[in-house]
Amino acid sequence: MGTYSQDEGKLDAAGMRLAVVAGRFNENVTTPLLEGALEALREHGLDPADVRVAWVPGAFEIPLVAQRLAASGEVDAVICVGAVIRGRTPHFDYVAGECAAGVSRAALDTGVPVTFGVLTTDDLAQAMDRAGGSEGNKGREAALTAVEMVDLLRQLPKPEDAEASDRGAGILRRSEPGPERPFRAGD
Ligand code: INI
Repeated sequence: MGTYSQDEGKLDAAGMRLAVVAGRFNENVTTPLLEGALEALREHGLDPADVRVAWVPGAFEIPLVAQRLAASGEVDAVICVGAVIRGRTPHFDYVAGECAAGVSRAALDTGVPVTFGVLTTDDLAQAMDRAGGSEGNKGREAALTAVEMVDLLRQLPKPEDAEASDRGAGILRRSEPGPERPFRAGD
């Protein structure tokens, strides 16, 4: 195997500004997910007292609050925890799907890592297994993923670097205003 340059985030949370968004629905599951997240951050150098925690009614509300926090400029990453448990109606699919899509969108729209510690399970037993039971704690995993992503993004080129380099080369991005164009009939 040849040599190649590698970028990989470290799991050192010291000095990071992190927030958690937690869904209150199925609170008996989401409380251990939140505790798992905070415990993992503590083990990796961040005092849980310095972590901002926002509770929302349910998983459907997680993306809006995650996006608000991510766009605030006050946090380096947002960790989302929730529990969507399948019932006998299609409601599950809408809540779980919109939550996952919205969390992903919050990250992509803001450039701030937003991690997905939201369980989507068939029943309560599967959820408890993943909230500190036999399958680990997905809140913990989401917290460590956030820490790793913050560190990785710090190592990678920033969007501003690309824009500065484009400007140097005379490249105009589509998002930038173009030269004024006179009004034409039919516009
Ligand atoms: N919210 C959850 O977080 N988990 C669920 O399992 C769930 N179920 O099953 O309905 C759920 N519903 C509430 C939803 O997230 C919203 O709070 C509600 O629809 C109001 O917008």
